[in-house]
Amino acid sequence: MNTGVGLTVTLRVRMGAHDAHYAGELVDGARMLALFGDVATELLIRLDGDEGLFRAYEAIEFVAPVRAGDYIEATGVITRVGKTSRAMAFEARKVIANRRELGGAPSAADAFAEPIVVCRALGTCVVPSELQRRPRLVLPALSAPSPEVATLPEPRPIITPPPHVIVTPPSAELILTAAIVGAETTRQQTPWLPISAAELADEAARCRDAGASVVHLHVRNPDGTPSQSSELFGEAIARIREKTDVIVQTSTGGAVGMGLDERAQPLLCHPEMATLNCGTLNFGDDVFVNTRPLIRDLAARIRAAGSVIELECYEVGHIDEALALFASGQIPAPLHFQFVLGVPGGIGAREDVIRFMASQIPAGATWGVAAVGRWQKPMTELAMKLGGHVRVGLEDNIYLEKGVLAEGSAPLVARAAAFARGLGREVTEPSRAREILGITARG
Ligand code: KMH
Ligand code: ZN
Repeated sequence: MNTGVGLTVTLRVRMGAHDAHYAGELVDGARMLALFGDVATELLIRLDGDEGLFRAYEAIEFVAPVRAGDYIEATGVITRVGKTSRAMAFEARKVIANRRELGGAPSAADAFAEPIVVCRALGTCVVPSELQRRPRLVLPALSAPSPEVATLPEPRPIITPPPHVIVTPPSAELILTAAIVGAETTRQQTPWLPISAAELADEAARCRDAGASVVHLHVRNPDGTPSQSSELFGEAIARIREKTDVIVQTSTGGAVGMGLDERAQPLLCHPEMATLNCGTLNFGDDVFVNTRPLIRDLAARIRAAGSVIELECYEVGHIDEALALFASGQIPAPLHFQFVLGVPGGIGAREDVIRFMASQIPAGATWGVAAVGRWQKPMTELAMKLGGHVRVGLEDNIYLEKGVLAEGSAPLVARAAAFARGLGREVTEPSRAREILGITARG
């Protein structure tokens, strides 16, 4: 049953001095949850004609402080309707705040052009079948389309921008990829970097146990320098196969400066998956060269090897390049995109970037986020909330927390998996990931 999915309700409330509970006139987080409770109740009344009951929160995140004098807009949307359960996503946004300027008038306040998100949550309510009444779906005035400002007579009302899409329904499956070694990370930076085939296999198995269903693989020479040797890849893949059923995705990016034939070598091992980098970009102080002929050539070689492609996009235009390859029949569906954010010289690791990139891919395609360094945690967590898949691991980031090295990629995978489950997302097994990515279909 889908009735009511997408029904949205918004309340706007001023936080008074009586709401402030902590030093600095800070309002406690429970006040936001009380607002969400009222939003949920209105949603249930409009859907079911009953106040219902709040059963559980699956995730709560406080992202900015709320103080006395703030105007808070609390929005909720029904994301899933079961027989008696109603899953909801909530967002509280600050639209007005007191200036609190030293020497300024204590009453000075600002209305924001762009609201500031202060709290997000996912929750589930229930309305027992016998209490569900009709008529249903009396739409609230605030959910009606906003009036066209330009056509309204002066003085015009202030219309807060409508809430954007909040989050993905919590049941969506999630593919976790572990990028366990890369080409750039060194043993000098972290002693936890796997280098030999045995170390790579151990780390792949640990990551699988922690929740990864894909391992993004590079290999290294015994001295730690990057290599694309098919012998080294073959040995690493064989060792990984002995230990675990994880999907092995070999890199065709290699390291900056490598040529086409060198980069293509792992395809001789016929990996289940391989990356296709979709454009040239500055890569730190170097240039990662992916000319259009090189991309087309690698795409053809990956297909000939029978491997499924992951499209690495470090820029918005790289998505267009991938779509052009698809349109001309050079790569097959289903398309799987990896948005690699925060590479110095590439697109930044920001929420608006993820939302825009995700909006550019066609229906039926899947997308994930990999982000570099300190951006890995916040951007992958955001991707999980928005319905994307994620990649973590030492290739992109060596720290668990500021100044604390991750003891391999597995702890990063474990943390991401725990976060995903907290959101209600199901971390896939490799067998299911093979189905989603089209590996099973291709045999
Ligand atoms: N090492 C980077 C220059 C990939 O694996 O396909 C490229 C890279 C991408 O890591
Ligand atoms: Zn890589």
